[in-house]
Amino acid sequence: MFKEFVAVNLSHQPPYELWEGRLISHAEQVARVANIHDALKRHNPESIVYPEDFQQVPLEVLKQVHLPEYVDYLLSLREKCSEDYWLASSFGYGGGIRRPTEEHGLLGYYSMDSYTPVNNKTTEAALIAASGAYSAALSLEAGNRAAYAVVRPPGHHSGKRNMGGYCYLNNTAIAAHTLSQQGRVGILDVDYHHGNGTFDIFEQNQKQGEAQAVYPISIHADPGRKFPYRSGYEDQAGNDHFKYKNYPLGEGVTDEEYNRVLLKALQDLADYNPDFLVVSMGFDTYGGDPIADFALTTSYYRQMAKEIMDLKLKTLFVQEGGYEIEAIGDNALSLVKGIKEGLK
Ligand code: SP5
Ligand code: ZN
Repeated sequence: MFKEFVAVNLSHQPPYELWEGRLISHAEQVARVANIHDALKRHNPESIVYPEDFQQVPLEVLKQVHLPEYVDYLLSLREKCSEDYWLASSFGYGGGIRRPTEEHGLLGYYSMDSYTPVNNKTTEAALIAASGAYSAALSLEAGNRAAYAVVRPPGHHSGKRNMGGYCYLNNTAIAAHTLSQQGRVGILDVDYHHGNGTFDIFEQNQKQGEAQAVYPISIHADPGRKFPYRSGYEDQAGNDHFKYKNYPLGEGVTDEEYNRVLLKALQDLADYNPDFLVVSMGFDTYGGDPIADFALTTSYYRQMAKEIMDLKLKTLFVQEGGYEIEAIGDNALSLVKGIKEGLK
């Protein structure tokens, strides 16, 4: 069985982001997931689950994945903020920094960039997205072979104690952490950007000395030239206690070039021999994406899904980026066709 968990989250609509010194209209728009939803609804409406039927992600789970004080901070924004969006301008980085009391300082303390605005509705939207990923994970535990959490805001740049890159709660990490209670979990991040938040969360959690329960692999644009500009280099592969893998790529990557790298990443995952696979799924690798520069085609997402499903694991796809709203419905439909072919 295959289910799609869809949350368009109409109330979260950040109007702008601060990019290279200018306010530009925000790339992470409602229309992204609304257009995916329209395409999936035309194709197969009976496989869709909506927020009213999601299991709410428990606070306890959020606080195992993220730092509890960061979760409490996000929850407090529901009262602290108005409908006007805030953007941080002084960021929390480096060692020895202390938690400020002033509100804009505090927002920056928990944020990594000027791309991730908050208002009084943002936390609610992030909770619904996280609950979609959580519910999809539970559906795999209940016996589904595959699921697709079509949610926004995305999650993979949100780390142990930070928002960033349009992300507030790490939907992929919440799903992977949940599944890791039942078995070993591989994570494959195929968004155009490095999944720095996901890597950070599991690296921090593994420092407690537990056995490694997840193995993250990311294929993405070279972080020397593209966001998140800080991690995702090939020689970053973890240590004896926590292993992971990075496949950074140059610009203009074609379907054939991408697929060669994908097959390597899938072999790494097969060697780890997980029980579950969580895929951070971005369509910002598409040739027409306005903020990225790979050259993948719509039909490739079908092949990508088939290659992934060939691992024969219980597999959850979680929506991350993808900003070409005209093509995003067709790209998601192509992916879903590949997933369904892979069920056989
Ligand atoms: C989840 C996800 O894909 N987050 C990506 C965040 C990257 N933000 C970088 C913003 C770059 C904005 N570029 C605007 C180009 C306008 N021509
Ligand atoms: Zn991305």
